Amino acid sequence: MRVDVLTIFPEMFTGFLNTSIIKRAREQGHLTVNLVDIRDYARNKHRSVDDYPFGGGPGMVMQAEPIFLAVEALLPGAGAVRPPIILLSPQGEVFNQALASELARQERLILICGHYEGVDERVRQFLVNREVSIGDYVLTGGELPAMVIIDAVTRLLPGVLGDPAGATEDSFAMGLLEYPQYTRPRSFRGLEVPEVLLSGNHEQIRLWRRQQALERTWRRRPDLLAKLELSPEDRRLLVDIIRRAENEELQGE
Ligand code: 4HQ
Repeated sequence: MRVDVLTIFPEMFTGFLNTSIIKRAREQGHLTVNLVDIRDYARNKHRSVDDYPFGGGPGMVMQAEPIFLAVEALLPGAGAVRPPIILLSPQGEVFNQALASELARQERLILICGHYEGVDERVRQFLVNREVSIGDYVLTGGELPAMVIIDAVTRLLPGVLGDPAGATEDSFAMGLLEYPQYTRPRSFRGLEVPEVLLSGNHEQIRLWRRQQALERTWRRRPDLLAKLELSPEDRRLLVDIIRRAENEELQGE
């Protein structure tokens, strides 16, 4: 996959792109990131890309022209098929695992990182074809959201994670939160690993993990559970979890 990132702070991406799995994905040719400095498309001698808002008000607004020119320099011309041209903004559809897998199926993405109080509305109306938010909070720019999207999408690209189960076996891919994990030592400051995980009984371990994942999701994210199609086994486990929780409530923990 090729990702073009339009930003006035390309240096924010260097640590991210040169670390761990993202670095390896780039080295192995699964991911190509082309950083475009929007300032290179400013046509004034101070290379400024922002201006005061028409109608007044606080802050500055990113101008349309440098962003249009930067995108147009990446695309073959009118009539051609446009890849997703995504503006990162709190007004967009909220990013989640389903959107990550949709984007991972694309050959190319163009990500536009805004700054200041936002971007000229004509960018939204006539240049971008998607707007994505990474959550309901206000950041200083779209660079961190762009990195979040690149990160979540890259790990879904074929060949990026050694074990293909790794990408799908985790919580959000399955719609449940993760079960608790432990590694050596068995005893740490007197805190023991649950006996079942040392038993070697793989069916018992599978059931325990499933029960833990269901219980965690029920307690912390019941909204996720409500969306799921549960198997008969899951239903039995969940009925048990709820029954035990109600008993503990009656007895005061
Ligand atoms: N931004 N998800 C860029 C965000 C944001 C978010 C605030 C984007 C400022 C200029 N982007 N503007 N949350 O907070 O994507």
